[in-house]
Amino acid sequence: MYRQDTIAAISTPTGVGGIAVVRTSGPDALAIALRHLKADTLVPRRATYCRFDDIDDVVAVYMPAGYTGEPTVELSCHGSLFVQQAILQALIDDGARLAEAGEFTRRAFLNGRLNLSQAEAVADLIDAVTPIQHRLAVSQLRGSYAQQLKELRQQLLDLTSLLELELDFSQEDVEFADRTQLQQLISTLDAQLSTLTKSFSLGNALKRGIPVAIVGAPNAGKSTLLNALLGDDRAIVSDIPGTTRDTIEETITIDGITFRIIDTAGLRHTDDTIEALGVERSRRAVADATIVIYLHDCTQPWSEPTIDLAGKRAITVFTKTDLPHSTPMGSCLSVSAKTGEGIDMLKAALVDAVSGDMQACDTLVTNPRHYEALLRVGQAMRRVAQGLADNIPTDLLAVDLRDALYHLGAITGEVSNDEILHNIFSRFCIGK
Ligand SMILES: Nc1nc2c(ncn2[C@@H]2O[C@H](COP(=O)(O)OP(=O)(O)OP(=O)(O)O)[C@@H](O)[C@H]2O)c(=O)[nH]1
Ligand SMILES: [Mg+2]
Repeated sequence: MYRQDTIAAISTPTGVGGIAVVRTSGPDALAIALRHLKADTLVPRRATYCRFDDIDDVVAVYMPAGYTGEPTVELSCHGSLFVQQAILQALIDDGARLAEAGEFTRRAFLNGRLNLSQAEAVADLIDAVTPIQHRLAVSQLRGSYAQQLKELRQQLLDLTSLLELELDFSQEDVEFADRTQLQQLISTLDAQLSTLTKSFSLGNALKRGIPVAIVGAPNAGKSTLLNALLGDDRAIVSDIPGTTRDTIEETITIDGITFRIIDTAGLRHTDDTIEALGVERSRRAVADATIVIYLHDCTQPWSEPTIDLAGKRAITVFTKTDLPHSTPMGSCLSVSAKTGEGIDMLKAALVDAVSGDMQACDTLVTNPRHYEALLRVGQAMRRVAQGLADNIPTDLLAVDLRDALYHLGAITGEVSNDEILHNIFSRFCIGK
């Protein structure tokens, strides 16, 4: 699981830049670097400007316990591809091994520098391109719910150990573990778990982009609206009903929140096989969407959506307001995708639809692995609660508790195995 050798990699992205950083970590990091640097030694945590072989002048920093928790040397060199490669090659020729993807962070985890959910947050932080993704990653990196879960897990672990102690004294009919305390702990955990699991759909949507489906009758102006929102001629528009056959998805960022806008085929009954397939896709898009824009052409008589919008944030929007309209629009949003009138209001409405939900959650689970683990903890906890109510034997109770503990521990990494670690760290790039 943990190899004690010295690793090295280029930590900056592939390509030419002003500078690049080559990092080496492990027991021989300092010795290997010093064999190439024109310096007698490197003072810990101090920048030393010196020559690296005949390759380049570099700034070398030695940290006795760096990011990985191991002796680490970081060499900032000029960002030429040749220079970066030549320095890395020199370190490798001298005994360092090329680091695997995410190996620096993996070592940081194995050395207790980060817990597992924090290590995952490092990957999210690197991937973040919008302010929201950045905020979510930073909050996870700082610990957020992982710390709470860790504390609850510890309490549960203590109670489980007491329960298991009872098993050793099973002849004597004693109770070490206070059943009321256990019950209380279970309900505290249960409440936290359900808040966390509920937050996942929003957290995940925020991270990946909130899916917004535009639906409505053929010719309502859906594709024109998509184009207006994007400010780009993305989808084909025509006055022939049934123009859009397939769903079209494009991403926009409004006030730092990413939305995935999905244009769909107009909803109607049709004998055209291909169009029918498109309508089926529209239904699926609605099922997967967080927000549904029900678009109505204001020159046409009002018609109710023919699609089930239960559980969705539905926004009714009247369009083509540049034309004389026949439907009273009430307080609904109205736009002209043609002139752009009302588009800003619609964008504001999209942001409003999510920011309310965001404020309601103090913590957001964004990681599918955590979500799955939380669901499993919940299932195990319900079995424990039921078991307590049914007065089942202590050893059976202990089995379900162990199961809950396992999944809780998997989130922060108190329990981990090679497979979990591999799945997590292979997502990283080499050099991180
Ligand atoms: N005047 C006016 N015409 C519009 C507006 N929006 C769309 N149209 C016209 O309405 C017709 C249909 O527009 P589309 O965007 O193709 O409609 P759609 O809902 O995507 O239609 P399907 O893909 O067939 O379901 C086109 O001729 C557009 O130019 C608008 O705001 N004002
Ligand atoms: Mg269309």
